[in-house]
Amino acid sequence: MKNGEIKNPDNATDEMIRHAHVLGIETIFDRNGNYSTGECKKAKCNFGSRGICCKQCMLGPCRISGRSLKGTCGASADTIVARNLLMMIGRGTAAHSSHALHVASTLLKTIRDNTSFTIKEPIKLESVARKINCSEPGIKAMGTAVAELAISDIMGDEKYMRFARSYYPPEVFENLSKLGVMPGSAGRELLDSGHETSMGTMADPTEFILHSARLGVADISSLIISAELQDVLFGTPKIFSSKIGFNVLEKDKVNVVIHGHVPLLSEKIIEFSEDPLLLEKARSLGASGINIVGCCCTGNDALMRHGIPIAGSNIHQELIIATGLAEAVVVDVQCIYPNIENVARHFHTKIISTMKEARFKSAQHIPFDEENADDAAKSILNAAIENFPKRGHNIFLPQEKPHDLMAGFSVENILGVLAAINPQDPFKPLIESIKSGDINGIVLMAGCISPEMAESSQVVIVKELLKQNVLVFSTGCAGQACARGGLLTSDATMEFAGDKLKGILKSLGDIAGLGKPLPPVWHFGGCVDNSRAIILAITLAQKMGISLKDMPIAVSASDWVAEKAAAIGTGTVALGITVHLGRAPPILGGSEVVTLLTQKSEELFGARFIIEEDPIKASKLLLLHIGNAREKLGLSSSIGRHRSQQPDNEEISISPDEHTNPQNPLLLPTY
Ligand code: BF8
Repeated sequence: MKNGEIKNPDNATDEMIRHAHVLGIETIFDRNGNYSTGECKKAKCNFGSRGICCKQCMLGPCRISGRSLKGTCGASADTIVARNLLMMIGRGTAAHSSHALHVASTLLKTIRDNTSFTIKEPIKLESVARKINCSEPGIKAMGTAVAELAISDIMGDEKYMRFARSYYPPEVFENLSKLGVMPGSAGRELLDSGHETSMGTMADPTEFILHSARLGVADISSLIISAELQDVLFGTPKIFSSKIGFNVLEKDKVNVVIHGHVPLLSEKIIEFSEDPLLLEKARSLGASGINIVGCCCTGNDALMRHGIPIAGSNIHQELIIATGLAEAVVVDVQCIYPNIENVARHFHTKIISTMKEARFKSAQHIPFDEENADDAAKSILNAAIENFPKRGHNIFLPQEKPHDLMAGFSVENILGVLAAINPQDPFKPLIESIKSGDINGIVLMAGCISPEMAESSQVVIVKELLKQNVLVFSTGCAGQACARGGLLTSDATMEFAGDKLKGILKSLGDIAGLGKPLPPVWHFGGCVDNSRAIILAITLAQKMGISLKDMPIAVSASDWVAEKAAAIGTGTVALGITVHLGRAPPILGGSEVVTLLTQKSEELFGARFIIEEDPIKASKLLLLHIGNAREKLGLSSSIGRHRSQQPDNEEISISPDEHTNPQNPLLLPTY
């Protein structure tokens, strides 16, 4: 280890890091160590971390400091911070809306018989069409109309996104419209944000934050488009038992890692991995078969629809290659760390890029477009198979076995289980449990994993919530962290859930025919599937006859990393759901912005950001939020009654005044 201290969340990762060091391979853990600990502690830019670095024009770059409280043009710290935040959220929204555009365009081309994909779930298409008020008869006309409306939501110029208008409750729509936060198309919002953030245009921090909220709502609407239309094309998720860990790579098989976010090509790779000719070819070269494993959210998607095991999350992608067992790492877009190319050079592993948005210097590029999906998938599998004999002897897997998990939850399959209890009103049993306090509330664990957390913050928080009979949903890499912590299993229900929640999960497991409890963490899939949890929350609120903002629910992104998480979080708060962040966004240099996002947003949207790094304190704040919501609804609650459950500091642990008041320049960075 060259610089700093490396912290990591589990034994298998630890072993892999040590193995990488033996081979002289640098990974995210080393680089993070360089930036944040030991001798180099100050290397992480203090100005950037607080959002007070402005690179908009050549009057700068400027930095707000004890020496200079404004940029050269006169922009205040709050203007700079809010403008930077809008650009960050814009990048996240661009990523998600581009994903949605790919999926909607694939649906349209499929309807026109220009792809080899099919409409696997016409019933879902009908349900989406009904929801967005699209009455064309017949699958072709209906599919065309739905796809065109979705494309218009990304690229068009309607007053409001149709999916946003249709999926959010009326009171949310009214509030967002009143505040000017209902988005036109995602593309239009991104164009406007580019213009507003250009030098000498928008200066008002509040307007920047309102536009950030509008982009956030556009982002979540894009997630809805992606998740719903992927269901139409590939089917809604099913509950699968599977595994997570490096050891899902198999020594005697051709290992193909599918990594990224847009699961169009990966669906085809999975399909053709069972092709008899390709399997025969693999066998002829000495392999016993083809093993597809997932990474990040393409992995999550494949898990939900096919039970494909997960090799690792964002922080593990280099270490997966360091096993020496990956014949091909096939990447689509997003969260692909550039250094995978350098790690792959130590082995026979081929990095195969497939989409024009994510190209790499030395990767083999096998271009995917919707019309040539079969050819691209076959070329990739052929390349991986032909690479198998080139595998070296330097292979390594950690001692720790993969963890069992159960995943693939969706609104539809939850409804299916509940319908067995009450066919007339399936949501009633869940609602009754929430009302009675058997389920005190629901928290969605979302977002990423960073190499910074000493142990998985998600696991610590979830265990505290479960004790208090709070049901947990999960998505993204956070869900994978929960899986590595053993929380996506029936055993976890028996070990960690409070008695009331345990009773419910046991009976739901029996009703679902599992013969064992449902896990206490319901994993919904990738980050686009945050939309499923939000749709479920909206449905429950409407059935309970209360506003979304009054529900005893919250989101935690305790270890968030990506701009996409900033976009989702901001959109979620705008919809009225409070979001915990385990690290502050780069806003602490702007006290007005901090107040807007952590306090005033409560007045605007009925929800706010809670910022708390310590997972135990964070869980107390989440429980307090749920307890308060229950109290306001007149629902009984044992949460927060005991002093030991109260957070030491009930408000955010980062005080804007303490850190960011420009009137107190001594606390601003100096250079
Ligand atoms: O969309 S959780 S690190 S992989 S951004 Fe990326 Fe974060 Fe993982 Fe999936 Ni989401």
